[in-house]
Amino acid sequence: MATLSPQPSTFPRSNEEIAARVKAMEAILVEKELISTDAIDYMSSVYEKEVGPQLGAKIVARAWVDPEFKNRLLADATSACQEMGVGGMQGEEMIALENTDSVNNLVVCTLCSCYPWPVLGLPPNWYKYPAYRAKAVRNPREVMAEFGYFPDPSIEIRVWDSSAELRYWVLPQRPEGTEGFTEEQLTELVTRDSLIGVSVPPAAIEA
Ligand SMILES: [Co+2]
Repeated sequence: MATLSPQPSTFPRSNEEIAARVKAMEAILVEKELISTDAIDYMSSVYEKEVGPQLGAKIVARAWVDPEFKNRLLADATSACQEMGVGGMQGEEMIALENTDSVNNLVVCTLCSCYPWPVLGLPPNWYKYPAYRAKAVRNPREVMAEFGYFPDPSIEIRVWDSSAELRYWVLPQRPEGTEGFTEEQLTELVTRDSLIGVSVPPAAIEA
């Protein structure tokens, strides 16, 4: 994957620097008794090990095999996800955007990095970069090209700006040639990037 560049000089340049800042913030929060170290340890382990795009992938695969679930998902993503035990912080109000033959959706947060945590986990670093946030709006096709995806010029690209109140994610199209796939096999095709909309499931690119 090509990198989105350049990074502004104000952005922390190394993982060590980010880690140091996080440590400093954690120390202040604990000292002010706003949060306990146990709670922080618990949260980071949950988001490192349990919550991630594999949950979004499960939901997409279910929508691909179950049209009624798909209808419920498009009507109210938050409650459809809850049916599958997926929900929680930073996902109180979610909207799933359906990709079709004529429309591709792309998700961004132009203000900061709002992201549907329950279905995608924590956002990748590039999602937070000003370069992505600006370019996604100005030239979404160029962003997609950086991820190796070149939608047909006839496809309309719709860009959706997430906020703290409303978090979007993309329901990609089921790739062609997957008619005989089980739900579990389908799950493996769904990538994080296809849920953000910068790309589509790999098989669809090859089709
Ligand atoms: Co935001």
